[in-house]
Amino acid sequence: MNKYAKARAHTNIALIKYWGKRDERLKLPTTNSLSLTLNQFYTDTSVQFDERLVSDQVCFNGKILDQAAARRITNFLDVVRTQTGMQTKARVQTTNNVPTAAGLASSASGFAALAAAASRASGMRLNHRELSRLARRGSGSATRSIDGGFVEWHRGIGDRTSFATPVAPKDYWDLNVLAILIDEQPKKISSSKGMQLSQATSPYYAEWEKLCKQDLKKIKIAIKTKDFEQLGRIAEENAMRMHALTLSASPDFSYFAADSLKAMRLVQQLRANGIPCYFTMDAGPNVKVLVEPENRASVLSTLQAAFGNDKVVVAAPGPGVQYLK
Ligand code: 2P0
Repeated sequence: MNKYAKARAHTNIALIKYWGKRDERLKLPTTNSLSLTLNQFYTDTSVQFDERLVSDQVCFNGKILDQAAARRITNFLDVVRTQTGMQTKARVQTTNNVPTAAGLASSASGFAALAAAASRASGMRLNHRELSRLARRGSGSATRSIDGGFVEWHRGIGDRTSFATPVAPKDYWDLNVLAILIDEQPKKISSSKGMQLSQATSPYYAEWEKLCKQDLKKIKIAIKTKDFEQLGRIAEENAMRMHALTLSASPDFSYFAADSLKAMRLVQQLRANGIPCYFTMDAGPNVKVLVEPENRASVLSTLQAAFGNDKVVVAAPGPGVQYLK
């Protein structure tokens, strides 16, 4: 058995958001979600199972993590060990390739790369659906980072049916996502906690589940017909509906920073001036702007003038998981 494997996975940006679980342990979502895998931000992870180790060893961006910090990774390796009936501990090396320490590091690319490397190193041979199911056990959004391009994560009826499938490959539609790096205070409330609180206390949660179904149908048509304005409008609305769940929770919370709001207003102004571009935002202050290549230069220069040249990263649709060794 080859006990070593290395994989690369890219992060993804949700256009129809995942915001709530119906099973915490299995990370089964309340709704389907849909994302675009991005080419600029990725994680490389190697896993070596080694009989001589007495505990898992995790090295993250060149630093050895202590047991508490490595807990999520060792818990994930336990899932792989349970599935393969193996006891062996592993050495994990992982590197995040993100432009600066600006809060774009993602559990999506991290757990997708770990799922691919750990399953292959343990001797499992999983197809993309199976790999996506496994990645889900590490982090919900990682489910969608196994495939490139547009991807849909199905809520499923249980563990076996909750996985992601490709909607359109990365070269299907020439689009850009401009990621604005907005300085992040340490995150006050994790995605997991934020979801729980929204689900448990927002009076709008049931409506969110209903609207996500409609948004998903509409955005899939927009992708099929390459209707950019429809794609952007639905994505922007869906993002704001997700943030409305945080604002309407009890106690309320928010991921908006002052600069996030400034970025949103700029996008709206660009639109008012006839330039189609749309924003989305996740559980952190960075804003991502969807734009077609013919308008990329004008949107980029406006955002750079407002936030600084090095604060805007130009991304495009990215590939699915790759094995490096
Ligand atoms: C998403 N987010 O669809 C949503 C939108 C953030 C906002 O998935 O608890 O790190 O590990 O499953 O995947 C971030 O949450 O949460 C996320 P867990 P995850 O991309």
